[in-house]
Amino acid sequence: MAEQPFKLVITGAFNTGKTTFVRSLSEIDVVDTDRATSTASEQRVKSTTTVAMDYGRIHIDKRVIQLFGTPGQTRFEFMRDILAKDMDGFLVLVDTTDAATVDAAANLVERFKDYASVPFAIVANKSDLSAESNYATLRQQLDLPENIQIYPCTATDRESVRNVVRQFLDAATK
Ligand SMILES: Nc1nc2c(ncn2[C@@H]2O[C@H](COP(=O)(O)OP(=O)(O)OP(=O)(O)O)[C@@H](O)[C@H]2O)c(=O)[nH]1
Ligand SMILES: [Mg+2]
Repeated sequence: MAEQPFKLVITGAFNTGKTTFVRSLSEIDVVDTDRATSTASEQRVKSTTTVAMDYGRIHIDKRVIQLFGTPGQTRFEFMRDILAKDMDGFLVLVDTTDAATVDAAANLVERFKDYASVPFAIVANKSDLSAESNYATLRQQLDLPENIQIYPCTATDRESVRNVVRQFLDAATK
């Protein structure tokens, strides 16, 4: 019997790169729900934001991975309950150039752990914009145990994203 698809949820604060992550990786046309940003503070950062979800799909070693990106804005957090249903694992993105995204990540780790006891990891995104290569401080800020990985990533680079997902799946399914 064919293996069940692995449902991987990609979460993180506003502007951490979730939609980019799913878009870079997906083998199918991504279903995204980006709409124009509505507040001045959002508009200063970017012109669109995810209001419901991103959906993409890839194969890794014949296994089908379904990718579900969440919105980053707290006003859409009701979508988390829906997207977290029956997930097999989750990734929490941090924007390494924006310290505020770390607090949000700590909070998201707790929320998603409450949904299900599944493997998860942190993705230190926008690594092309940051000189950081030692994530000891980030680990401390997130109060993350040693067995939880932090993967550096450049979500605009398909190979980088693919590497993260491959390593995560290897660790999650062994
Ligand atoms: N330099 C660089 N830019 C990135 C990277 N990942 C994402 N970006 C940029 O960061 C911005 C935000 O990316 P999105 O993918 O829209 O972020 P998001 O997390 O989906 O945002 P929301 O859905 O609004 O929460 C875009 O301008 C991306 O091009 C990266 O690894 N490096
Ligand atoms: Mg998005």
